[in-house]
Amino acid sequence: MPFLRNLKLAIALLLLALPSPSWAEEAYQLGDLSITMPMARATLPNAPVGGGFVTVTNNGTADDRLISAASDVAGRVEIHEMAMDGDVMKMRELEEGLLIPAGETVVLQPGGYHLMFMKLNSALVEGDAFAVTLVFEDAGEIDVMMTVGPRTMGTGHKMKGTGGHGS
Ligand SMILES: [Cu+2]
Repeated sequence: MPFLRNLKLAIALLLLALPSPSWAEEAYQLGDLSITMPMARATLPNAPVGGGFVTVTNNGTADDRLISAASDVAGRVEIHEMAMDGDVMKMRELEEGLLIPAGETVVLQPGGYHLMFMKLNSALVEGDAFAVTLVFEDAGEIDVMMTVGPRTMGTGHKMKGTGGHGS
């Protein structure tokens, strides 16, 4: 399972690379949802797209759904998943949004669910932070600050043919 190994490595690298930055304590509360670890991955200067990640815990008794997101850094923000297409890992937009089941935690992370910043207005620079609006079906919307982490985060997130997330 090379993909899983890469993912574990990526997470390990991420934890090493970001020992105690502000996002570690950053927690947002929106109704029954708590939203933690908002971060994005640095891009190359002319990258058209970038990836963003966040952890959402639903402390309520009803399912919710992340239905859209927006940010000034990008012309459009999509919600993506990674899925196997034959033996190739590809990403795909979640047209219906991302289900956040009652009582569960959903992690957007390199190699898995992620926010995709389309038509980036400028590069995402490591150490910078920018606001992202997350819109949930029931809980409503909230602005979170995403800190930009190293470009090496999520080296398990590779795609053939599409150029990936600016990597
Ligand atoms: Cu994507």
